[in-house]
Amino acid sequence: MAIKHALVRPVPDSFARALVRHGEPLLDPSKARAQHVDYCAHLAAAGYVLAEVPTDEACPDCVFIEDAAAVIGSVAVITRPGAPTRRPEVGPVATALSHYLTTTTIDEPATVDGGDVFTLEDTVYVGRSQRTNQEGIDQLRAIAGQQGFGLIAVGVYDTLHLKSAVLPVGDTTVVVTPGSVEEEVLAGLRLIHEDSTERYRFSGLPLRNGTLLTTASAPRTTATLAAAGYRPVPIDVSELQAADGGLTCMSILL
Ligand code: CIR
Repeated sequence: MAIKHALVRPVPDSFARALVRHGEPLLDPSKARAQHVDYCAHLAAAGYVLAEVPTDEACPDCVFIEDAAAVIGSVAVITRPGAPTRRPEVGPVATALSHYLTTTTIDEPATVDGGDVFTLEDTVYVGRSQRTNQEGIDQLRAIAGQQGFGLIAVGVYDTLHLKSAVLPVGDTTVVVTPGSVEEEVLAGLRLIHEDSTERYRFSGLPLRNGTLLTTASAPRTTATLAAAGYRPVPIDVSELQAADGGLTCMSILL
């Protein structure tokens, strides 16, 4: 099997000041770090070779490495994050990615967060969100076209990123939080709805060994997936979820 790499970035102590949409939770960097170490161990156990981008105390959210880039075909698109405080994160991620892929950039006034982008088959889905604007979608559409992919923009209503509410779980199936995004444009996909008692708690990351990492905080949605034939492996990432992170956002899988 070809080598697959996973780029990850350790939790800094400054994670205590990570951006949070609602409320002011007391974020515990030690707890987040322990959960992140466990997450990395699961990636390694699934066969990924981990490559670590050094953490940066000046960037409280840098553990959420997925937002700094989006891989489309053979190109790594280095983003321009929607939150200005997160823009310094991209430099070291671009350097790391340049060892594996050709890189290109998203340029001002466009903004894109990697958490708003996923690819299924020959289509790139992009969330139009508080972090990814229309200029960002237009620039991604041009890059996707050059790579032979189409692009579908998806309105994101009341959450941070597209992947806060729409999680690819393998093949062309996605788990969707009802009422959170413009579901009509996802018509080509098979939709499984997140359990109503677990709103925004589910996150999932399909791994190369056929398992599916899921969030321990969403046991009912995870059980639905198991009954549908997936092989879920629930893990506790509660402290990272407290800072609005999910399972996709802590790695870039190559
Ligand atoms: C933020 O607000 O940017 C971070 N606290 C959370 C980013 C999570 N990223 C992701 O789900 N792709």
